[in-house]
Amino acid sequence: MKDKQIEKLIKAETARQKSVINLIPSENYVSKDVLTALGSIFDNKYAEGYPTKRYYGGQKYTDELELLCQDRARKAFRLSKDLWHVNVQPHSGSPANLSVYLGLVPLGGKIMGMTLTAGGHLTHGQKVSITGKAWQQVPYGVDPKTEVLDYVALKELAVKEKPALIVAGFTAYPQMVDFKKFREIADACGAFLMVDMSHFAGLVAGGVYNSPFEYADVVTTTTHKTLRGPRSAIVFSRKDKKIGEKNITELLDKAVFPGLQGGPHLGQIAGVAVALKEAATPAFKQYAKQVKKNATALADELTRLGWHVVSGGTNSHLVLVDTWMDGKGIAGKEAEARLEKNGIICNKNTIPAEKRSPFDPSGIRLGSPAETTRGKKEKDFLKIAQKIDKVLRAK
Ligand code: DSN
Repeated sequence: MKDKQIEKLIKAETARQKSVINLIPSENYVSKDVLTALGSIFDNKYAEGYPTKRYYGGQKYTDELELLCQDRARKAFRLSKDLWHVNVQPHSGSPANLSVYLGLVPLGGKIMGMTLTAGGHLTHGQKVSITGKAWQQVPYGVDPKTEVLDYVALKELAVKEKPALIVAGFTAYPQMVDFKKFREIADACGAFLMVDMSHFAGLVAGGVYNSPFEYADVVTTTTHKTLRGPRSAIVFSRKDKKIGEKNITELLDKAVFPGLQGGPHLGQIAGVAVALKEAATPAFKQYAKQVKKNATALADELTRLGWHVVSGGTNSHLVLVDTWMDGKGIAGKEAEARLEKNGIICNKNTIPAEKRSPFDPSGIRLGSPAETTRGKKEKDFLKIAQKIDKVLRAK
């Protein structure tokens, strides 16, 4: 590279990434092919609009690329073209979720979403996000005793509040979500069901997590977590759902462009297309299986070592550990810093019974996707759990 300053930073970050154990559940290591596509000359091109309906000339290959990416998305999640429309243009998860509300819920309307402390995302209607200012969140959490979703309570809330849209799918919920139950809840109050599968998309593609596609009207996902692609997002919507005379697919496309965004980032779309092809392979199925096995090994060993693992364990890639309330008295921020000093990267996180603040919460969030990509197995995750225990218990 001619730019030595940036070259130096890239080298330093490469060395940092190689030297640590990365347990951030929303990070991963992409293939060289994904990086090549991401940094390709597709980045030079403007392509406002959608394939065959653009606002600029020179779209022969961009149209081909975007359509191929849409097809690969359907293939990775085993979807029929007759039923599912795919928009691969959202720059990331937040605009993807925002576009769904913009397309389907009148401003000021109600969105039922999980609170941040229980494991929801900012864009599920939290007050600090535009999604909680332009719309009204009907918040829900988990059962305080079991720390898992209580579908009976959710149904009562939905019937009472009548939200226009219900969001299922979370950033810090370790257990499997029952999408059939969410469908029944949405039907009981006439709401749209949106599933944000950003965290577990790779597990759905790999066949080791419930697929939301049988039940949801709309599915959003980022592409850079368990799915192991570049930073981007996708909105899937059902072709048979309407608001009045309008198909929701049309409303959602318009919400992405021109509603929220200008030109799509075609380098990202090329990278996503590569990742989706990889996600449809038998090797990726094996990877997804191993991600779950490794997370289970981590959760079980931490439990055995006397830690309160929220919800009693995991059924995904993610493990939430209470470092404060259970008598350990280590705030999440402190736990994150102590682990980083010892070469383990994770993130501080709120837990369902949170009494502290999101800046210095009561727990840490761990996950297996990145280290599984690097070839680690259950025996390695047992050792990682033991190291976490040792570091956190050291005086
Ligand atoms: N920041 C992501 C995560 O870490 O879960 C969610 O957007």
